[in-house]
Amino acid sequence: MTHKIYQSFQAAKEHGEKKIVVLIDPDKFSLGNIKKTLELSIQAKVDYFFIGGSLVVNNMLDYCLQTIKESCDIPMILFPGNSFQLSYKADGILFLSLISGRNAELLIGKHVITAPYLKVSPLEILPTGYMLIDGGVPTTVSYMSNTQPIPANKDDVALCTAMAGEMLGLKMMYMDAGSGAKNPISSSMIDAVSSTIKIPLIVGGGIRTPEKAMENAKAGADVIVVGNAIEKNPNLINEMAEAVHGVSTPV
Ligand code: 1GP
Repeated sequence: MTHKIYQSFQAAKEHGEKKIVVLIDPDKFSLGNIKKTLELSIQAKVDYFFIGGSLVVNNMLDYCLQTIKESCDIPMILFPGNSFQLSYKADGILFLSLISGRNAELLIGKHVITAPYLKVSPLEILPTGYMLIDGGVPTTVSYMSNTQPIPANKDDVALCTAMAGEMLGLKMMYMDAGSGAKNPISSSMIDAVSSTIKIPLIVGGGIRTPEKAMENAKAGADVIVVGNAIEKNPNLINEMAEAVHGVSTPV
């Protein structure tokens, strides 16, 4: 297994470069809008694609990955909503442990089942602490995972959760308000978490404007994920990417 993707996340963090991720949900994938999304992502120098959704079925996943691979070299990282969402066609996988919840299956259970498959796969495994933060509306993730998100105003709970995840050896942290969240994660919570951990911090959920993307990157997010807003209006990709990349402070 290579560590290319993780090394790129780490190097970017060390050099103060911010990264933008476009989340593609194969369920909502149609050839017309994916082509436009790909074209615009290449132009805007999008850094990675996350591929996933809560209810994706496999043949669409493979088809989606194949289509992206034929068009560009942007790394494709699986962001699986469940353990069936695996495909060797991707470059890597967020191996997510839902550390904001207390559902043992999503902390370790599903991982035991998928580990032998991943061990022989060519995918780069990215061990990631996944923290669901209350985004003001019940999300598919909280319903499907049967877990409660961290309350939006409890910065200290988020901070201690991230701290524990890092101490357990997780390599990245993903704070997510859930797709389509009404309220994106507050800058104060991002700031609290990012000043405490050293591993790369991914932030997403309900980011609809370049201004919010920029604010979150300035608050300390190393990687910004945008899904819904771009699905609705792919033309936003360029402004989102510029907003995030513009926060970079090369060191
Ligand atoms: C969801 O963080 C991602 O898991 C992206 O959220 O679709 O709301 O941008 P949006």
